[in-house]
Parts: sequence; C-alpha cells; structure tokens
Amino acid sequence: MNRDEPACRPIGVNGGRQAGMNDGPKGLGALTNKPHLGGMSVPLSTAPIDLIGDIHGHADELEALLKKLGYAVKNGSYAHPERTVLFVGDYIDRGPKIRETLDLVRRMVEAGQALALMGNHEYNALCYHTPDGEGDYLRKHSDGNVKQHVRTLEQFALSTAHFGDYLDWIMTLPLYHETERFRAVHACWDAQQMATLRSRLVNGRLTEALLHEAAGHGALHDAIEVTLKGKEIELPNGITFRDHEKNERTNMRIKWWVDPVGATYHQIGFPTPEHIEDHPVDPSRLDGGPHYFPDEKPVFFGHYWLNREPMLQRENICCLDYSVAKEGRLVAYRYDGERVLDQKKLVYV
Ligand SMILES: [Mn+2]
Repeated sequence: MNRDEPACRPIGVNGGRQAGMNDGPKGLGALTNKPHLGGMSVPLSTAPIDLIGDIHGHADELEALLKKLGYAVKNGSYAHPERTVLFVGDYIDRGPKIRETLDLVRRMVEAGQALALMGNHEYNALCYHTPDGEGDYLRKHSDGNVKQHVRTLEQFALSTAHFGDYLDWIMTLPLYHETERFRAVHACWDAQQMATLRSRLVNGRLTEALLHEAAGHGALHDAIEVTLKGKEIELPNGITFRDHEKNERTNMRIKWWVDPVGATYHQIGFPTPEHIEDHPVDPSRLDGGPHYFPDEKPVFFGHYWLNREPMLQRENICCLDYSVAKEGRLVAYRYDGERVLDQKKLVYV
C-alpha cells in the first residue's frame, strides 16, 4: 500500500492533542491521589481493583466480564460502587469491535473509574502514524506492518479524524503502574528496564520527543521493547519456529520470573515452542536485570496469548492474557491488596 493512501496518512499525532491532559483532574492523578469512588475517600493503592487482560477489540466480551464483576453503566461509563479497573493494554488490533473497545475503556478512564496502560499494539500504532521527519514513519510502512495496522484502520475508515483523536489519547497512557502493594505492566517487569523508564518517562508516559528517541537505538528503546513486548532468548544451534502469526522466529519469549541459571529452554520458555530440543540455557544470552524474585510485590501483565485454563504463574506472578481474540477467554484478577495471590480470584468469560 502506498503511504499516501488515506489509511496510512499520519493523523492526530502531531497536533490536536489536548495540552495538559496528563495533569488534569482525571486519570492517574485522580486515581492515585483523590479518588472519587462512590463517595469513599480511600487511596487507590489500597483500594480494591480489578485487573483486566488484553481485549483486542472484543468489546462484547469486555462488557460481559465487567457485568460479571458487578460493574454497571452509570452516566455513560461502567462503574462499580467500591472498585476500579486497571487495563493492562492491547485494546486494538484484531477486532471485531476495536472502536467500541476504545470508547468503553476511554470513558472509564475519563470518568475516573479505570486506569489504562499502553500495550505494544498501541505503542506500535503511535509509531506507525508518526512521521520520522525523513520521509518515512517511526514504524516503517513495510508490507507486514501495513497488513497489521490496516485491521485496526479499517474500522475507522469512515473517520480517520476520529482515530487521530484516539492516537492522541493513546499517547497519554502510562507504560506501567506501581503502588506499595502491586505492579502492573503490559508484558515484562524487569528491574533494570524499569529504572530506565522511571528516570526517562514523564509520569510514566511518553512525550513526542521520547517517542522519536525510542524509535532509534539506545536504553530507552530497549526498555520500552522489553516492557511492552517481553524478554526473549536466542534459540540454540540456529533453531527457528513459527509463531501464532506464522512468522519465523529465532528467539523465544521467556518466563522473566524464572532464574535462568541452571534452567533449560523447556523450563524457561513462555510458552516453549513445540519441537524445541531441551538444552540448558546460557544466561549470558539474556540482557537486562535479574529475574523477578518470589518475594517481590505481585505483578500483573497480559501479552502472552496463553491458551489454557486461566491460572497463576506463581503466587506473585499473574498473566491475564488468555487469547480472547483467538476464541480464548477474557480474564480479570480481583485484587484486594494481598501479597500472596489467590487462584480463585481469577474471573473470566
Ligand atoms: Mn501485547
């Protein structure tokens, strides 16, 4: 596809974003400092919260899950008398109701009922639609990338301006969330990469300048890649496999909470591709900080397209992505501040 065609035109990212949106009375500031939860005055960090996994345009399942969790529409937005929601990202891509999903999530955020993190698909969309100043875009308009982004753009075909407005909103989403009780991120919490994000992002969020910087090489690029897409390890002996998109891969995603020292590929893969011979892992092939320890705060994330019955990975590790976009489940964890997570608090449709 030619980049001059309407579906590929850069929209929204360079203008029209509401100045000071991050500092307004809504969003993170309201949630962490002055929550208005049905008249209660409790800091969200200790308030009950429902963490919800990757939605990928499945708005019907999202509504069903919210209702199952006791949320109901109030003043145009889903709300619960005592609880709020944290979404771990990936609202777009696939379908069939990307626009409805964005509308629902955004309304909850703007009503102070939810916090929405950025997923890799939102980040990719920002890069795809942002000119690099040299005649291309921060995410190249290669055939593969065009094919991926068109699925989302098709649903906004009648109103690219509307999607531009959503890109501006996506730009305001934080890349991580941490309270004294728990942590949440789209794909991976790595101490070293998080230190980079804490020192570089503005209130956990990107700016226009940081978006451009991250598209190049360097510490910020690496930190965003790992945080939004996960940690990977190169497979031994030139072994490759095909992922769920049928792309040939030379790396596999790993359980970043497992000590790689003494582990084998089967033990550390998340998931381990079929037909991979089991060998000890060479930990020197892994970048970044140490693995996530069992005595750290519970951490919630999505991203991994799991395809089994929802279960905890460990008592402080909870992946919430069970492939709703591939006939799987949309999953939530009902969190009440506990240090040790409880399998029975996973709720799904
Ligand atoms: Mn993802």
